[in-house]
Amino acid sequence: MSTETAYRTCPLCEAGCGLAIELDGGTVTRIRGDRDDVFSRGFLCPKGTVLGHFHDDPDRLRTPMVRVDGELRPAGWDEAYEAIADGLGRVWDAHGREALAMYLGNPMAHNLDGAMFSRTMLRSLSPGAVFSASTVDQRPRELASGLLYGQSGTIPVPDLDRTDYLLLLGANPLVSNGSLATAPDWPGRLEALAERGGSLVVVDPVRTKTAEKADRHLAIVPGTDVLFLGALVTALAEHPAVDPGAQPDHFAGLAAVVDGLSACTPESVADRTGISAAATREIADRLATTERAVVYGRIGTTVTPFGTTASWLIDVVNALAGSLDRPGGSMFTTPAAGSATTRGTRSDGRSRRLGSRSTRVDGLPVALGEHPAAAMATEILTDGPGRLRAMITVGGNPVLSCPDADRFDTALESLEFMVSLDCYVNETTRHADVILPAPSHLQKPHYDVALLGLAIRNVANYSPAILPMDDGADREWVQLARLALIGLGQSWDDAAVAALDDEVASRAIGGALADAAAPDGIDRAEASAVVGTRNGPERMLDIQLRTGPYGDWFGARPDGLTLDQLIEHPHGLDFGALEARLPDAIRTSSGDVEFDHPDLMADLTRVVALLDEPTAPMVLTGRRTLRSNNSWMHNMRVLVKGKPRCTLQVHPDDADRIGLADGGAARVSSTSGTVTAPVEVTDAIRPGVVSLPHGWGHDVEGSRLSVAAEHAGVNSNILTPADLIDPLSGTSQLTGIPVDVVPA
Ligand SMILES: Nc1nc2c(c(=O)[nH]1)N[C@H]1C(S)=C(S)[C@@H](COP(=O)(O)OP(=O)(O)OC[C@H]3O[C@@H](n4cnc5c(=O)[nH]c(N)nc54)[C@H](O)[C@@H]3O)O[C@H]1N2
Ligand SMILES: Nc1nc2c(c(=O)[nH]1)N[C@H]1C(S)=C(S)[C@@H](COP(=O)(O)OP(=O)(O)OC[C@H]3O[C@@H](n4cnc5c(=O)[nH]c(N)nc54)[C@H](O)[C@@H]3O)O[C@H]1N2
Ligand code: SF4
Ligand SMILES: [Mo]
Repeated sequence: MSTETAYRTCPLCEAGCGLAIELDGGTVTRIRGDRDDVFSRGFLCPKGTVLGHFHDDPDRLRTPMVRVDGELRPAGWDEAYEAIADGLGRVWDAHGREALAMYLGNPMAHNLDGAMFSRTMLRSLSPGAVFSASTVDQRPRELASGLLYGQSGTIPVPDLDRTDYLLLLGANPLVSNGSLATAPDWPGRLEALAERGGSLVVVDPVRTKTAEKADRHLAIVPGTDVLFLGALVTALAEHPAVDPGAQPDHFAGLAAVVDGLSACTPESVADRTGISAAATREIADRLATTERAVVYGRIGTTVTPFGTTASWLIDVVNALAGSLDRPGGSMFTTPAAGSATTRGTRSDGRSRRLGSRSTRVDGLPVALGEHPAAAMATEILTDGPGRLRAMITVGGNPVLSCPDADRFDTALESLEFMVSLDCYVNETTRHADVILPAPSHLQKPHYDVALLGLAIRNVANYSPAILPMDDGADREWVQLARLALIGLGQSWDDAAVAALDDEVASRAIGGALADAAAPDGIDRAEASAVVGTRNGPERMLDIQLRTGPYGDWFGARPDGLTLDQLIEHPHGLDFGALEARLPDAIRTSSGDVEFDHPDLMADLTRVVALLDEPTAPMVLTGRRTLRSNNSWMHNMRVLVKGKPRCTLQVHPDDADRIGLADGGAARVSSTSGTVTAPVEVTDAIRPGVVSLPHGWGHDVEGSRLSVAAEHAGVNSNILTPADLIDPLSGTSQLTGIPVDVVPA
């Protein structure tokens, strides 16, 4: 082989940057940003350059691992599947299907194989409980969208490139590169906002990198965004430029929301939020009078006890400001592979209510079909009918990413059987009886079905695999398909996988042809034949692209989009800026955006009560660092070298009072546990708040992460109590956790 350059979308975070990957004889020699990428135009972050290191990492698993005599050992693929069928069979025979739990992690949610085959696996295994990273992340936003628009995937994104005023709450895109708003090169896009005379206002308890670039930074008290947003609602409603009665017909109930929030005024919330009434009024004025203004909130607004309600109020503020579904405001993507906003019609919506299901032991809410991660340890450890006794983790590391981490770690130890699909033997998978290795990201094709559905432009970009699979290895979709077949009690050989794959594709075609968007007269068998040269996720993607908003409908619209076209355009295709989507994209039973949804209105009593709740003297929040990616890029030496990043940030006033010195150590305790971390004194953090990043704590016995172990850090989720949640969505509170800090 000779030197060549391959073009690929980086799969590591939500930005989806285009990469130009130089290969020499099958070895990656260099990775740069792809200047011709239609979306990222050459931007990339330090993580994007390490995909080659990741591929070559000696600790990355190349073969399955099976536990023999108490120890995880390399094993053949057949042996691994046999062990899974045996182990699950034993648990099912003894305790029934309900004893199995699943945990789906973050990377599989935006990986093509996971996007296309996770559901098939779930349906066939029919576990008693499905957990995922969503309830330590964005579930409140999805729930709010489900209630407001009728579909949880109908999530508005800030129209970054056209706005003139961006109010950003609880997000640090200069470090995270953005979330639920897919946009490579936030730094460049925010600079462009400044250059066109626009303003950026950041609401965050910490003066983050993003806040440093802002025209204004407001250091809010953690967990009080819902009050600040409530005050913006009432201030906007009073503003002469705003008429809550003169909104589009399909915006229902805004006046009722304004009424319900009458106790929240800029003056009444100021003490509690730490944001002055004058600042709130000025922001309301700018939102009301700037033609193109938008409010965007991210994880700092969702991982609080008011995550769902805050997500709802963000949309209420955008609606009142005339920014919802308008250019430069908060808009909905029209994704090439389709989404909740493109399937079905306005008239076939249905009413959504908060779930009536709850978890067995603690009665925590089961929202959108998922059990809260906060319930995992208890559901495994508490005896009785329905106890969870086996678990499958798919691309997740919940020992580091989920609440009550110490107890959850103990809980995993007590399972009768555990399977993990992952790249490493890490803090979580070290408990597994069988691990199926994921191929490296360069060995599999990529198209981010989920995140391109939340992009700030309508773009599509497909990346074929650029390195061959290891001998005999299964791609992840095949792993998921074999698990599904085991769940169905069938043989899991290649012929059975192919038959299941055909069935999945046929169902997808049938569903698409039944959709209102489908042109008349397409024959199902002919459609199957058109995509029949492919299989697996690539065929599924081809189906979704062909039946998406720009699709060729299997030839019925000859100029329409197909996967082949994307392959011919390695730098991606750009379908243009976002366009207004309402009311067509609404799927509620009324056909309107239900701003006064009763389940949301009912939470306003809790919001008003928050006004009188005392502020805890010291609370913990989290943060991200640029060279890290949740828990799992810490085995790349180029990323973790240098000064330790897992430090406890403390304000100088607090450090003085408590007796902490920069570089010293602090003991941090919450109701769920204690950790000892190195102290970093900085005036960037609000007094009364300390911060620790999550995803660290690599010094546990049994994991095989040689580099990460040298930069272990501490597991911040030992401090996350399981009982602190958003009661609507079950999402854990990961910020504003009351803690006690003393010198170690
Ligand atoms: N305290 C606190 N906790 C948090 C957060 C916080 O802000 N504060 N953030 C939360 C958020 S937003 C999230 S999304 C979660 C993340 O929670 P998780 O998804 O549980 O954790 P990750 O660290 O993303 O773990 C990813 C795992 O997948 C593996 N992996 C990587 N790529 C692949 C792949 O392609 N296939 C397979 N099969 N495996 C793969 C990695 O080796 C790793 O074990 O953490 C949450 N936890
Ligand atoms: N480098 C890097 N990039 C990542 C990740 C990573 O681990 N590392 N993880 C990826 C994932 S899974 C996700 S979900 C995204 C998340 O992307 P973002 O939502 O941008 O996440 P963070 O960078 O954690 O920024 C959250 C901010 O909220 C602030 N905050 C905390 N509590 C509150 C509060 O009560 N109110 C307000 N207003 N602010 C608060 C924090 O100080 C922090 O600055 O990032 C993704 N990108
Ligand atoms: S910003 Fe995200 S997508 Fe872009 S190179 Fe970095 S990790 Fe990859
Ligand atoms: Mo996340």
